[in-house]
Amino acid sequence: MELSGPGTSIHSTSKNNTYAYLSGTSMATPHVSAVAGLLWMQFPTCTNQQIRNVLAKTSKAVEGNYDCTENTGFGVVQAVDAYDVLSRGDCGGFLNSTSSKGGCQQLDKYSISCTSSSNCDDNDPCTIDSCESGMCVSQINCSNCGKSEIVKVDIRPDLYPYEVTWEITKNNVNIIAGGPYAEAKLYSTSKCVDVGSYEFTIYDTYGDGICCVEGNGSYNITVGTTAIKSGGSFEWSESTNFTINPSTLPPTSPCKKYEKNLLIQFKPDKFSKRQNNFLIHKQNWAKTGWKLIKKIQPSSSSELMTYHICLKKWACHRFRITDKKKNGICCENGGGWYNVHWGDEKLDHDPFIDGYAQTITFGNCD
Ligand SMILES: [Ca+2]
Ligand SMILES: [Ca+2]
Ligand SMILES: [Ca+2]
Repeated sequence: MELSGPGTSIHSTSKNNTYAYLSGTSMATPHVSAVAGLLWMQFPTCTNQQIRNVLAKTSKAVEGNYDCTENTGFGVVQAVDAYDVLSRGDCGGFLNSTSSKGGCQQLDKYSISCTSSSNCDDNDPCTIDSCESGMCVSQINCSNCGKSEIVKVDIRPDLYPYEVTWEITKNNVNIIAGGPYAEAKLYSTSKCVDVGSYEFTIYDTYGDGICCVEGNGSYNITVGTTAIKSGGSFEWSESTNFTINPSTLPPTSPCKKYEKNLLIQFKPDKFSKRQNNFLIHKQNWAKTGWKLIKKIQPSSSSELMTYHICLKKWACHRFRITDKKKNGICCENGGGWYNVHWGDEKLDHDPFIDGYAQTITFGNCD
């Protein structure tokens, strides 16, 4: 036995269009399967094995038992508790059992959740992840990843937490989202973002907001230490716009009148000195090819480095960062990151967490 479900006198459909009370595994198995299906529906990227492990981890031991037993397994499945664990976003990845052993062998339920900080790595250079007393602890700091500000969304749903979702978009592209929720408790989400204009929208599928008909729910958005919006009383949705302004950039070397400054900020990982290169290409007149005009190799594998390069304003250029090992600059060998500014404009790119290269095209390219 691995997992239990309610199985005694279960009201169920029966022959000839009737209902009956039945007992046994025929009643308990559909219950456990349905909970697994429900969770998979909410977290479709998690594997069957991961959902199984989270169900075992969060199940409630049958009265009188303190551990997994042959007759009741790990205990009765708990849909909401399992949902909460999966909501942390790593499919219960800290439960490192990946094989199907079955029964009480499936999981050492009472084992610690992490043994080293590498178990906790979330591939996000903005967070420093560590294993403390067997639990993963994540600290967010936007200067770790060269982002501008931290956006924090706190939501406390009312008695109908399943109705609530929210998102933050930049130029109509989703940046972060949250909900629906399982409980009327505080949920807090933080993310480092770049300079730009953003829109926060909260939705309610019943059209009655999160305050104050079915309990007093509320939400707060802060950027850094500045409060942006508090609310709770709305109908179907409510939107708030906010802007994150540029902080001061490192001083630029003077460029000539017909030039503009390209600023590269680079925080290396442990092996950047050997693995990374920056290449700057200029497009030719006929727009048929690229000419290498500058190659930079990081001079250190620990310090934040800043490069200023004056480039012709009217030309089309591209910046390319390469990685010989094809594993990017985060996070296997430390949290590296880079930013590129063309004049005052920060050029968008994904975090460089794998692959051989990333390329950003900028300037007069039409
Ligand atoms: Ca991280
Ligand atoms: Ca509602
Ligand atoms: Ca690398």
